[in-house]
Amino acid sequence: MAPGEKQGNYRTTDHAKTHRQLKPGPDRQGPEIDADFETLMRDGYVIIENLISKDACRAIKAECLDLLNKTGRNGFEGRSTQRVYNVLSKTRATDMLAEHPRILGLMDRFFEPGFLLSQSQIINILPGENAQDLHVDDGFYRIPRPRQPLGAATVWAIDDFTEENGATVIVPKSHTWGDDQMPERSEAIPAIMPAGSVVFFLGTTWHGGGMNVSKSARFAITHQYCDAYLRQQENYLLELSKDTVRALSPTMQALVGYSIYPPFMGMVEGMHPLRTLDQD
Ligand SMILES: O=C(O)CCC(=O)C(=O)O
Repeated sequence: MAPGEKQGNYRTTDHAKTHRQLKPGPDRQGPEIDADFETLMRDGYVIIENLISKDACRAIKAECLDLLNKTGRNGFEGRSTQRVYNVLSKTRATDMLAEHPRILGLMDRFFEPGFLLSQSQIINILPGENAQDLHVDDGFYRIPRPRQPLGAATVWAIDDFTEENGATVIVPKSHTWGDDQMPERSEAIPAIMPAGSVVFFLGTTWHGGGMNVSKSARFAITHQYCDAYLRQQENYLLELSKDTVRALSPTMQALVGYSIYPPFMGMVEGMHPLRTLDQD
């Protein structure tokens, strides 16, 4: 800390010279995001319909279907659900979802600058799958509720989400509940939406994967996020090679953890982690 510098300023100032914290662009603001945010804060979730095109869905599915090879190891993962972990080291096809400005613009409003990706999965719910237990996504941050969300999640419908094929179910307004309140299954409603849409919910909102009583699989991509100073669920820094990180956009690099939460959380050898990309 420089002599005379106030402790408060020191904590919040971006001290980096070459790799300054990224500033949100104008595409992360606007009346649509204002309206989505209002719904999100009222209900704990918001569905944004047709955010990407059907062609984009087809392209994502064409690339990602080949990655599906395993079904879940327990009831929570879903014994009739195919899940792909470590998605970002296997394909670039879902980056456009992870860094979509309508999604990042929502989080700009309730997370500190520098919020992070926390985990990414492809989730393909097969016919015959049971309903997943209802849960919240930021419950492992053991800070009593009710509280601010410490995480947030997206589930992108790459197929149409229907009541029959396992659409994510959400318990409206459950983001405001305390630790003593548990949902009944009957309180959960399906996020019915056409392919190309996304349901965005707070880490404090109760939800789960739906039961698939249809004859087709339900293909989805999920990206979860957390506040800037929290531990991510997925260890992207170990999963992603430096070459993979070099191929990411600056926004994605920051989201996976090649970024600093001022003054120095995330440093490598006392320096900004992006500097490690200049070395082998
Ligand atoms: O697949 C879904 O619709 C939601 C899955 C989910 O919430 C989870 O696996 O944690």
